[in-house]
Amino acid sequence: MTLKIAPGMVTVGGVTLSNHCILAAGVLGTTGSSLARALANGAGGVVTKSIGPFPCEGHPGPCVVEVEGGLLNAMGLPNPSREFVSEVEPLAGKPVIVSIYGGDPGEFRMVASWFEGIAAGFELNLSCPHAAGYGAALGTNPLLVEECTRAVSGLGSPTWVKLTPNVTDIAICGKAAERGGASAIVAINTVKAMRISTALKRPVLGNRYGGLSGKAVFPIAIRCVYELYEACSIPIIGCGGISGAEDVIEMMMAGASAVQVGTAVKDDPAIFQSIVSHLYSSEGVQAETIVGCAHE
Ligand code: RRO
Repeated sequence: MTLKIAPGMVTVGGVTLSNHCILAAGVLGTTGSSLARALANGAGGVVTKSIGPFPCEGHPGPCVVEVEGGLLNAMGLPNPSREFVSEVEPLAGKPVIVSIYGGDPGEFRMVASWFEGIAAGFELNLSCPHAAGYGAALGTNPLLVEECTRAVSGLGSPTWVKLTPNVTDIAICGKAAERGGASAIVAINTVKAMRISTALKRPVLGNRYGGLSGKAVFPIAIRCVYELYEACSIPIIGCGGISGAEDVIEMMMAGASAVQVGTAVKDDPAIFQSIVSHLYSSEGVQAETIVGCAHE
């Protein structure tokens, strides 16, 4: 790869990061120590596992299955709710974004308020594809996207909104988040999918349906970021199938100001160091000069 970008601190959606590559929600984000380890291993910022208004055990297993090109999961939002505050408290001042979910705007605001002054920002999960009453159940309704975003952005902290690709027009949801005061859009969460065991004649996942992530969804994520860039004015953070520096450059050309890496961490816990070492050079171009350049 010849094109590289200049290294340095970056501020995206109100959060200052040590590089453009952020740990995505749901991966290694379940304890304070695993978040700290991801930062020590080169992540420019980290997003926690989604935290909700009540503790949740998640869906019955199997919850994750490896498929060609990625992973299929239906974890079911497992989280300890408010108890998670003590996990992130020691990381105050670091680029830790707390992913939150709720069943209505009031619940979103309540969960966010627990982390005020501790989190560098919030990422609203309006996009989990397999959680009745949460995630995409709200995030496919532009009015609810706007209201949930406004409920959290009104607290004054950076508010990122993670969108679902499982809609006809993602730009409508992006514009709703923007109207609600979002500081950035994160695209995309997993793609609703399923597999069936031919031996058992049953769906493989305990929840039947799940979300597909990994390399297989990268072209979908690129398309969503490209469409959002055409429609929205706030920064976009690209997420979905990124596993190397070339993918980061492509995401930026589609319109992403930063990226998140999730599923690729499973195969290579040191992936942030590896991406960063290939992405940056002191002779590299300023990132802003390539963000959205595929639209010109
Ligand atoms: O926990 C999950 O099952 C989950 C979540 Br919260 C999400 O946002 N996306 C996903 O694929 N799984």
